[in-house]
Order: sequence, then C-alpha cells, then structure tokens
Amino acid sequence: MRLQREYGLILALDVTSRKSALSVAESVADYIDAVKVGYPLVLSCGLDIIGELSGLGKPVIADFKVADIPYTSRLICEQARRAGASFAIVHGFVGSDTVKACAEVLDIFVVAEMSHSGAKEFMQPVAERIAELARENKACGIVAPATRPERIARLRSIVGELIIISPGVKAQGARPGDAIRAGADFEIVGRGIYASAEPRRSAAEIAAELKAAMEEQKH
Ligand code: NUP
Repeated sequence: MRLQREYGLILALDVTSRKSALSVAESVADYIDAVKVGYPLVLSCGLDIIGELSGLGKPVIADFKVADIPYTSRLICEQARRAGASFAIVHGFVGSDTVKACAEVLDIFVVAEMSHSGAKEFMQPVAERIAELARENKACGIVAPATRPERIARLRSIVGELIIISPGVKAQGARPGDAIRAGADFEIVGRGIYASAEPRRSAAEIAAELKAAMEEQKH
C-alpha cells in the first residue's frame, strides 16, 4: 500500500491490547495517513495485528528499528512484509549492507536521528552520514526528530526528495506542525492521540494543525 499525504499524520499505536489497538485505529482512521506499530503492540498481541490494521485501508509501518546483520535483518523484514506491513523502520548506524538487505524486501525508513535527548550522545554526530546512506541505499525515507526542527531542516538538505517522518510530537514536547514547517512530510503521534481522553477529537485537532502547516509549505 502506498503512503499518500492527505493529513500529514501517522498514528503510533503503542497500546498493548488488540481491542484498544483496533478501537483507537478505527476511531481516528479518517484523520491519519498510516499506522505505525512497534514492539509494545506486536509483542503483546502477535504479528497478525499488522494484517488486521492494514484492513483499515491505511499502510502499516513496522517500527522494529531493525539493527542486526544483513541476513537476520532481512528475515525480520520478510516477516513484517508477510504480516502485511507496507514499510519497516531500520536503523542506519549498522551500516549500508544491512540497510540494503532490508530495502530489497520492502520499503524502508532509516532512523537518522532519534527524538529523545540521549540521541545527542551518539546518533547526532553521525546523523548526516546516516541520511546520506539512506539516500544511497534506496530507502524511501528517514526518521528525523520533531523535537529538534533545525535538525530536520539540515537532514532535508541531505535527503532531497526522500520522505521524512518525524516523531516527538505532543508527549515528547514538539508542537504539532513544527516538524512539517521545518521540512518533514509526516508527523508521528502516539500518546497525544491514543492516551488522550478523546482520541478522535485529539486526532482531528492535530490534523487541523498539520493542515495549516502544510498550507504554509505550499506558499
Ligand atoms: O526517534 C524516534 N523517536 C520516537 O519516538 C524514533 C521512533 N520510532 N519513535 C517512535 O515514535 C516511538 O517508539 C513511538 O512509537 C513514537 C512516538 O510516540 P509518542 O511519543 O508520540 O507517544
């Protein structure tokens, strides 16, 4: 399934029950462009949840932050693809052979720089080289931090037309819209939606803020 930008919003579904995963995803489906699932959900209710979520008609991104040797990384990506994921998230610091092996299996986003402050210790100094590696090894995009919009702008100058998806919005402190204004294509929101008292209303509000940011981008 292709990732098309209508709302600029990707739901990070880090809940740990099938029932709440499906109910949150269904309730916000018409405000999001994709669903991102990771270890919390898949380890608690199994890989089949990916197929169930893809039934909503939005692409599913398997956020397994793959970081192994090429052989094992490929196996992980094959499992994600077989389960129904359209994209996987892969670490770049492991090197180009791993990234290439994963990109042969399905479309991948390479983590260039993470959103938490610990990422400044080891990742930030190599983020630009990882962004180059992503471009050279046929990744469809990178992950860059909404918590540091100036880093998104810098990484955008390296990756050109690749897709930038950006976590760190709301719960981690970034304001909705700022990552898109800095050059991201999509903002990823988890707790700001699924942990809110009214997920649908929160998704609608965030989508409206992202829409305003996308309009500004056009001018
Ligand atoms: O650098 C990253 N930061 C980050 O938060 C890379 C990620 N993949 N994520 C993921 O984005 C994180 O694992 C979680 O699934 C989501 C952010 O969720 P929240 O902080 O909006 O709840």
